[in-house]
Amino acid sequence: MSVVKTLGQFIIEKQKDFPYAKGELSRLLRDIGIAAKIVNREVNKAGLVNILGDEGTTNSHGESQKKLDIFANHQFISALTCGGECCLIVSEENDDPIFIESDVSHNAKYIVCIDPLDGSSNIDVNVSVGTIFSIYRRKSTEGKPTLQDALQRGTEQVAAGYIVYGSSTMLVYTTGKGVNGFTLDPSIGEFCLSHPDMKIPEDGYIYSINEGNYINFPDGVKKYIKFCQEEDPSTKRPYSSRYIGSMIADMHRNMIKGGIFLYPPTSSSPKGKLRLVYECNPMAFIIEQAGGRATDGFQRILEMEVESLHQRCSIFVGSENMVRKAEDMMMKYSPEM
Ligand code: P6P
Repeated sequence: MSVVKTLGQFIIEKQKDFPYAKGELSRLLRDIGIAAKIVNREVNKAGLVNILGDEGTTNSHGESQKKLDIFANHQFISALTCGGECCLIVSEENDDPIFIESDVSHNAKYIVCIDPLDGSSNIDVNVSVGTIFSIYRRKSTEGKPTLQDALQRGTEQVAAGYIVYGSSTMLVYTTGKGVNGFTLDPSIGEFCLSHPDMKIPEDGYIYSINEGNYINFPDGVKKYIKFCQEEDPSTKRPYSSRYIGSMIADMHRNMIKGGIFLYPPTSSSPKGKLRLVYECNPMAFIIEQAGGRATDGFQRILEMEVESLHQRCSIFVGSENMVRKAEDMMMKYSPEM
């Protein structure tokens, strides 16, 4: 009978990978895991209590906020504030950065960028949603943290992860030494190691894109979609189109089965819809650590200049060979971008 390894045990065990670690990052990851369990409880019963529907407010991007969005945001901010290891939070739900100044966090050196409940528009129709987080070490060591500490390139991340609240609830994360997945066992209330050393297949036959935006896509994307819709002459296999409309769910499926997720520029989102700091950078870090590839069709996501907290970018992410094929189409048919 295999021994169950909990997230907490795994984090402590892996701490030896970081010779100078004093346990702060371990405690920070544990704090995120605790908040995830609380959010999971509410997501799972959302249909039963008055926590569905709109809060009647909008976030900084003019998007209506769901009650669960607000609840999840509050839970993660509270856990990070009380945990004492985080000095600055960037959240999709908050216009401005949240500087944490409390007795417990006076020496805190980590910045957490988070999308507390991505895909929340799917909650009311019972489709998987997720939390995405990205962790940096503060650049400035003297005085209080500054906004610049939150505007670091994706290559500077020390950890990143997501929680997918789906048919089961999983937490998947990396600290730069591979990717590991943990499934929540509700009977013991613990995330247990279920997917050690996750690797995304180098190739795949699933392409994931909102084809409703087809007429506005760059020519390179249109050509790539047409390529996927033709039978692969080398294997006689057709591709499948799968689009859940919840990035975490689409990406997690591709992590397991192989595939590519694309959110290119559209007329309503000329720079792409997804956010660099707390969606694309963490997912790019995870996918690269799992052996995949993440670009905007031309440039590596992790090397993109971060100019503002809520900036958007295009993303082509997933199995290496599929992303490279899409990039070839962009170079050939949309080089001007
Ligand atoms: P569209 C959810 O709102 C989200 O931010 C991502 O999770 C998802 O991939 C994308 O937007 C879906 O956007 O325009 O296809 O509905």
